[in-house]
Amino acid sequence: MPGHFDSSFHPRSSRQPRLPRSHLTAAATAAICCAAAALLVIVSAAHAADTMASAARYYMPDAAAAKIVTVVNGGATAAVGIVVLTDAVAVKETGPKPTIEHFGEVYAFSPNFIAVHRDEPTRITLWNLQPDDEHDFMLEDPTLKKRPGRALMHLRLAPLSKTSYVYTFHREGLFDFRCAVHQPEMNGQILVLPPR
Ligand SMILES: [Cu+2]
Repeated sequence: MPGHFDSSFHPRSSRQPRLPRSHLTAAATAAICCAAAALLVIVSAAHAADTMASAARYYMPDAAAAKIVTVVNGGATAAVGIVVLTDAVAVKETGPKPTIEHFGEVYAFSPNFIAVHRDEPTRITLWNLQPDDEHDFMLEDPTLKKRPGRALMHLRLAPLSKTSYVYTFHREGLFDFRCAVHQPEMNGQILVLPPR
């Protein structure tokens, strides 16, 4: 038959060991099915874990944290507004290449030091300027020893997005904030001053 190719007549086929084809096919099919089922279980488990992790990962102040800072969204009015940018200090797209090779990509909050007044609602808007990098905003508890391992709040800053909330600090003092994705370099501080 023109165009038909039968491997049994191919000279190289004769050198290959003869295996019982039907057994091989059944075994291979079973192996593939098992592998696929196992993969499905792994993927499902990973997805469930990922969903739980992302739900647990980002959070607003809980009741205890709200005694230190309250955070509200939407149409809340604020007399003061502050914009904080995510600054690409050294990234793969623009270099410098030796810096990237030595440190990896480096980011910073800009400004990384801001001052607010206690009990004065202040809108803080975080701009993620990067199209391909996720950042986050973790506001640390100055009394961290009482709440080990947990920040006051943790926000996701999606690529090319503005994340805006009105913050009212009820305690004076110095609050650290950081991006958990880019440590140890991407940090800042909020100084809460006495009321005006
Ligand atoms: Cu970051």
